[in-house]
Amino acid sequence: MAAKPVVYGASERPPRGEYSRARPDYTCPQDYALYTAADHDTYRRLYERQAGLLPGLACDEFILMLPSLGTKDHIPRFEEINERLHKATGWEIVAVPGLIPEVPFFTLLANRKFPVTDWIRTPHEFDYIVEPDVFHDLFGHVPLLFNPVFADYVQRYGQGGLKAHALGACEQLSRLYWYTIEFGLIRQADGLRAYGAGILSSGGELQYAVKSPQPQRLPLELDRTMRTGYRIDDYQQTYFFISSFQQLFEMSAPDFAPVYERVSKLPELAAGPANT
Ligand code: HBI
Ligand code: FE
Repeated sequence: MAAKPVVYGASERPPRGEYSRARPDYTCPQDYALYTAADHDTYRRLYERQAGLLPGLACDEFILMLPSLGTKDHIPRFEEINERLHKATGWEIVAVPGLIPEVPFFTLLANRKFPVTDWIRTPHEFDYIVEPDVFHDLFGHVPLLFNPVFADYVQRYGQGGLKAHALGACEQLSRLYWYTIEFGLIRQADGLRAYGAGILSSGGELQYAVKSPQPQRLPLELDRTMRTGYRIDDYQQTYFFISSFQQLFEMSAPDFAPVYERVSKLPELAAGPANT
């Protein structure tokens, strides 16, 4: 059965990527020869622009681990990153044609495999793209997989996702993913910093998420976070902050079924600052 594409969130756009190449688990080879000179140049320019924005905005651990990606001037070979990543935390990255359905996604995470989209945005999408491309996944997600505590949290998220799917609670759990792994902030001694991949890989949202007075910033709390909706196509109006990756790991230890039970009886909270 050929892998079926999945349309993520509200985007009406047809999914990108060549899903017919994907295996039943949705992974595919990284066809390195298919990248054009323009693709490598887009990666180089995105990396250069984003790395220049990090000081004072990205968390210390991300800045420390970013060089683990290796080359900056062309799209890295995934197997080269895996040699380092597997030694560091037992994780590996696997190529996928784009967004994949929840159960294959959770299954990969639960097995310490992070799905990395294999295509890169076109030059005129330099500043913004709705779907995750190879730059978002590599630059945004992979450096912190070199941190053992964060890596263990991501695996626990995958395991929790398989349980949530069985309980019909994926929407609630996806909010935890959204407000931590994608758009999380962390409190450091010198102030709030970004650790979420969606912020760290965005040319504009990094400054906005950490410094703008417009969004509300709340301490991460399971029930509150799981009740908070989110937008996939605009800057966030709410960010949640943690005090350490250990806090994330410990928070994800208990069974979430009682949380889903409680949250399902409460009204969803809009993402905007209105309901402070
Ligand atoms: N697929 N490739 C890919 N990357 C993601 O981050 C991703 C996904 N599928 C589903 C998904 N994320 C979210 O719905 C998770 O909360 C499950
Ligand atoms: Fe992502």
